[in-house]
Amino acid sequence: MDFGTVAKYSALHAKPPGLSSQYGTAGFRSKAENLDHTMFRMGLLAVLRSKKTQSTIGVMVTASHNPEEDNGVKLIDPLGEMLAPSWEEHATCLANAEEPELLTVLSDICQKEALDSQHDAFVVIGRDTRSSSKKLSQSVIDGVTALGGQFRDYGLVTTPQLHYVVCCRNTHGNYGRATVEGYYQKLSKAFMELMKQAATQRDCHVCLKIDCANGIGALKLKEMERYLPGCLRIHIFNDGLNGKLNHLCGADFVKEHQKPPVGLEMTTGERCCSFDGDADRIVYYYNDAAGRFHLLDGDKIATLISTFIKELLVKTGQTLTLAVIQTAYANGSSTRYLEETIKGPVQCAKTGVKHLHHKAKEFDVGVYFEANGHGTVLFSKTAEMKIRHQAENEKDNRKREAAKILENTIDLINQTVGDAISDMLVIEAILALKNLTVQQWDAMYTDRPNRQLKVKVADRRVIDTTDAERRAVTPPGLQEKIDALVKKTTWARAFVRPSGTEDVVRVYAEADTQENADNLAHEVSLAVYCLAGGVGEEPKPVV
Ligand code: 16G
Ligand code: MG
Repeated sequence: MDFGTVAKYSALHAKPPGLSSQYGTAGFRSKAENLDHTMFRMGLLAVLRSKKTQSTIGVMVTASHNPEEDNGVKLIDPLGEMLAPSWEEHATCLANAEEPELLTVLSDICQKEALDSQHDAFVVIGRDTRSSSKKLSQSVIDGVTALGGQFRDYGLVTTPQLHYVVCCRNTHGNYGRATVEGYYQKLSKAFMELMKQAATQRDCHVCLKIDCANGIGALKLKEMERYLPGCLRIHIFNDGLNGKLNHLCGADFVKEHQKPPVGLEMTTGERCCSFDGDADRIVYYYNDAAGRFHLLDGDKIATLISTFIKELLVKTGQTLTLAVIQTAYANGSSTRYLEETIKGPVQCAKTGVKHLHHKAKEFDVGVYFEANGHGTVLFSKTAEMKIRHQAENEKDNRKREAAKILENTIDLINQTVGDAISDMLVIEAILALKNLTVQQWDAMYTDRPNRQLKVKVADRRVIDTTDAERRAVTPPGLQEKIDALVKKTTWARAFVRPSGTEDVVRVYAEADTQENADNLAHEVSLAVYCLAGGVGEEPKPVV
């Protein structure tokens, strides 16, 4: 490794003195104009991580559902997973090193990790459609080449596509071909098989309207369309040709505002869904005959997928443990429904994909979803082997058929990370196989009314939580206050947590009625404001 070259290149991507940032739940996020040095340095770090793991590492340039003016970067570990936590610290140190300290920090990381500089390094790079992404991904490439790493630029891809590619490259093609085309082929083949299996049960011609948040999802869906069978007709909206990325559209907007995105007309009962800006989240929705909007969020998706898999496992006679992992944001009704129906563990993890993913890996089959629509299913190696073996060798027709459906589901789901395109196809296949309309799916349980609010405080780190963020340990007195408020309300639940992506404290409350949920959320916000150093105006009641 030639640190002289690094110094020379780094001068071209110099860090503005004093600027500091942190590798958070979704990597680095900031205004695009502040990110050049971070990108360059993440190129450097990806080379080190590649040498350490002797594997291909991914670098994705995106700020997901955040505004077009923002951007961000995250590293993808060898199996397509989020970067290991100990390396998040290296990332933060490297990004914050002032220019004269950069080489020292770099060699510190090499030393701590006992890196063998002789190893080759290979980095794959992808980016979303933001106007700043092209230039910023070039800065990543400069970082990679400055440290002598090799790279392949995959250009415009969804975040989950890059995760997929990383996994394929490191498993020597076992997971699929390491190209975007390979991704389309793998998913469409599995989807077509499932639709064939469904077609024996009914005529399934479905029309789905998709809001792509004016992001990368639109481009990639258009590319994928020709691989999809005629029985699924998709109509793409907010494809980025006119609208602005994530502006009044996308999964995050729809979930937060509980209303349809602009640019998508809905008639009664029509099935619609929204991706977020980098296509790793999805939510479904429809309008009922009374014109009321119904959202099917990550909890509803987790329920649909996990009950489907559970039924198939029962049919095959396999004794594999199925678990569902949620976060504190999961609607209480969904948790109750799951506990009653899947008859396996329903667990709660801290917010952030890495936490859910990690927990889901502990089981034969782990379904994880955040309420915001990010999630997937993980099958252990053993589970996958047993299912594939049964699909091939089982003599009993009914059992073999069920195993085959499971096998195709394994191939359709992107096990590396939540993936809007893959999740959408899984959902469509399940609805077809079970002969369900979106309304019937929605009727599996009724969401308990809930409300989310944010409170500004001087330093959100004064709030420390435990029990997967469901209880506050500090500041003193806050949890006692929340407990007392919850006790006053029927079917109530509430928690607070410092955001990992915004300088605010988040408040969540649910109760028997919307009014009670709103009041509870407001009162909890006041408690945060008073006990955790609120700034600005006192929180107002929800109107
Ligand atoms: C990030 C996380 C997402 C989480 C959200 C919470 C990843 C890839 N993304 O977007 O899973 O729900 O942060 O944001 O982990 P918050 O901490 O601001 O509430
Ligand atoms: Mg996203």
